[in-house]
Amino acid sequence: SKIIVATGNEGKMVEIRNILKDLDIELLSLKDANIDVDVEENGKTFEENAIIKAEAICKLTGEIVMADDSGLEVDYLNGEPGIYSARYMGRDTSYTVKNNHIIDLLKDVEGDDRSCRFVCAIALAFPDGKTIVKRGTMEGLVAYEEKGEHGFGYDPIVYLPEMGKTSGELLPDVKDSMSHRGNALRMIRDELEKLV
Ligand code: ITT
Repeated sequence: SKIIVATGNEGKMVEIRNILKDLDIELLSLKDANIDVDVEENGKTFEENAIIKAEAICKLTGEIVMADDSGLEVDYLNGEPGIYSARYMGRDTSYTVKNNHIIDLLKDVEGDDRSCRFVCAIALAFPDGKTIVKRGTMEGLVAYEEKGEHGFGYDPIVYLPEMGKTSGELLPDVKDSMSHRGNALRMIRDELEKLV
């Protein structure tokens, strides 16, 4: 069977494909499916936004649709950028600028007070009206400088103490085995296996 993944974020798409590669399901990005719509994400939580995106594209296409809403929560910044992670400092601002801005905001903060986490809500919307949503997280500390060339977005500033590395330094398979996105997708695996 096939599923449309309602994302325009190439980094997410690469990871979702890799995490689900052993399932016999065809995953089509919005680009693959020639869908060019911008869904307004006006929810207040990751879950709400994932559901909004999945249900909008499901209604439009009549296909089973998966959506990913994710971001970085920094505890010292009261959870910012959170659901605004993509829009933080403006959508067109580079991640080098965003990452260094966060590092700068935490310049007087040490140790566990630098705690942060990646959050990912994955929603799966079915044409019969049923929708499921699951949340995965990955805990870390805001790094003192950007490090690592893998991944995307905020990966270079999320230091994972148990790995002794940033998320951006992890090889893709290693990140996927422990990431917020991997954890959320593993929670909906049963539903996906039913579709094969
Ligand atoms: P779609 O809505 O089209 O899926 P988007 O990039 O706008 O794409 P979000 O609103 O969910 O998606 O924003 C998520 C942002 O959080 C993303 O742009 C990254 O900056 C950040 N993010 C999420 N997961 C990440 C990860 O695994 N590594 C690094 N940054 C991540």
